[in-house]
Amino acid sequence: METYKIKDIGLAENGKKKIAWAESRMPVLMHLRKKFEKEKPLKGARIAGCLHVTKETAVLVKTLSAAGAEISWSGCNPLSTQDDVAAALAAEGLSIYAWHGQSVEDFYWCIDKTLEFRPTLTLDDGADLIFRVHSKQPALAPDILGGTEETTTGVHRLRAMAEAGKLLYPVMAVNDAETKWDFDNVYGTGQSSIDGIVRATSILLAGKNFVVAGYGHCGKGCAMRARGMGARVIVTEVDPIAALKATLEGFEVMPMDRASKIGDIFITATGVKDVIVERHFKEMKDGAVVCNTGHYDCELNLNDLYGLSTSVTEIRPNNEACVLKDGRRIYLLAKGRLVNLAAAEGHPSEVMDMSFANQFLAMLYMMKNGKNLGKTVHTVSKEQDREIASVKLETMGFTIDTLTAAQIAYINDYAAGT
Ligand code: 9W4
Repeated sequence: METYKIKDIGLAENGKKKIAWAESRMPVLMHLRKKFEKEKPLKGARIAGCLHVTKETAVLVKTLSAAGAEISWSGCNPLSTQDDVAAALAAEGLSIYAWHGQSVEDFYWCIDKTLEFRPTLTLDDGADLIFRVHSKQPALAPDILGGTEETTTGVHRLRAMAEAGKLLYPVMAVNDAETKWDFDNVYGTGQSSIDGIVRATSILLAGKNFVVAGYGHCGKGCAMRARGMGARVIVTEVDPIAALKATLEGFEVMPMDRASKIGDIFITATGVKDVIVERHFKEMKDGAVVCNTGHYDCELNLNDLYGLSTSVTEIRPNNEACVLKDGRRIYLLAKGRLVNLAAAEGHPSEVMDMSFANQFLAMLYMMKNGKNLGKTVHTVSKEQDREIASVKLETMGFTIDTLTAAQIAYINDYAAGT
């Protein structure tokens, strides 16, 4: 009996090439694979995973498998599966249920298939798998030692569940590890958003007025990288502390009502809706480019933009020319969806390396300690965070200093005055 359902097993060769490329860029996970493939600390574990089926995820799956785990996998978004990667995993004998463009019913069917082998650990991105266990198959929970969660949104939902006393097993908030969120938001989103803009437009960034709405971690990453390409970066904010940080970083800060008149490229990274609306579109220069890298696709009000347009034409992949009544053109990228995912390839493998190394070590931790943990949301230990940062540095060829015993004693001596 086949233990997978994917688009086409014939795509496996291409998928293997993509995975090999990711492996060459993910030294921390590869280090962990080498370290644990003999000892097999996950022997006996049955891991059900629900995580975007990408080349980077494949490196995680293969590493979990090398460490002895049995695997059953589904994608966590009907649109994010790379069918060739899914095929390569299936061709290696791994149990995978995912294909690009699946329906919502198929999406849950795939999750349910991964639950058939009665997992002892679960791995989530968005908490759909954990919710499925809790809502449809709570009888599986007593055999589950623990789970992990990759994203902010998922962790948020799980904390709410834990507070209501509804969580049936312990979960590790991988998202909250510093080597995860502080790197993928700033460096991952920063580079891949610029990459998406360039792929969709082939525009020169140097000398352009580049408007970043929101100076959280993602906004900061975009602003930094746009500046690195020679753009003149303008930041809009609602929070005075974030705005102050942006000014001290050397960016110009102003309200969107003013930025809308001078911007050449606009990117939203706020997490709230209606950041750019009709009155802004009406003021924009001919040729302005607008896009979003925030979590939702409502940061640009598309009803307003389309409502103002006399014609909308896709002039390149992920690039629509919206012509306004007076003939001005506004170019909308990726229909306002996340430009770094829709027009580029998301976070580079080097960044995912740290997120997924956290996933791997969290799985080992849950296998060992899950039984003794409270049924709440736990955070990754500082030691794990530091270990991942150390290995990453080492693989990049950097070494750092260590404190001497005298320095440690000095730090810890509260009596040592000034
Ligand atoms: N990918 C995604 C989602 C929707 C979507 C219709 C064509 C997130 C994190 C990682 O959400 C993800 N819709 C698309 S493309 C697309 C892609 N459309 C809409 O028109 C295009 C997603 C994590 N990650 C990386 O960032 C890098 N490797 C990873 O595993 C992956 C995917």
